[in-house]
Amino acid sequence: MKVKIGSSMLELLQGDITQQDTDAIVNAANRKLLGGGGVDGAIHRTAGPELLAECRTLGGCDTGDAVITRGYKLKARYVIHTVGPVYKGSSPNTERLLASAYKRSLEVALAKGIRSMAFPAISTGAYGYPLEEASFVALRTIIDFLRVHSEIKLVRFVLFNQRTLEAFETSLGRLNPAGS
Ligand code: AR6
Repeated sequence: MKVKIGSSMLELLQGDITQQDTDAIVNAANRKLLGGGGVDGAIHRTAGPELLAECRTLGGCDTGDAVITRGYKLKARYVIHTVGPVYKGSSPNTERLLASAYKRSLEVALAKGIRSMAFPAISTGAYGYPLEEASFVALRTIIDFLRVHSEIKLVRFVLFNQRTLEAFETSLGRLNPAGS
């Protein structure tokens, strides 16, 4: 599924984010930035040990913030590491932190001159954020940003399974950014 936001493109597809050739891919990391399971583990395995070495120099990342490294053996030139919230029930603060993880990733990308980037579904694995809520917050945040910042030409969600893709498609339909 693809939708135009101003002069930018927002895309949803099922796949493995480590194989993306966008300028940057986003990692759903933890505050220590020293690797982990899920998408974080897959990105570190594909990028190779130099990624962990660079992450060690960064001193961690707060929840809702983002930092950037090189991509090493990945096709993507950069990795933007962000930390989503652990879900402990629906709350305005949790939602704010998830939106912030997306927004800060986009801001960091913009500052580097990145034109295309791929996101996973942040916080929806180990961190337990329900897909229906998380996908809505994620897409709303990206759409609001792209409406103001056409410098980023492509944002692609790379969703690991069918269930996640369907949740994002439903949320995108609800947000109806093309106004149809
Ligand atoms: N490509 C795209 N999406 C993936 C991939 C992949 N290769 N692998 C998993 N996913 P999670 P979180 C999806 O748990 O919830 C880590 O240990 C997965 O199906 O990776 O933000 C970190 O170090 C799910 O939809 O991240 C942290 O400690 C989504 O990626 C913690 O987990 C996110 O699941 C972060 O938890």
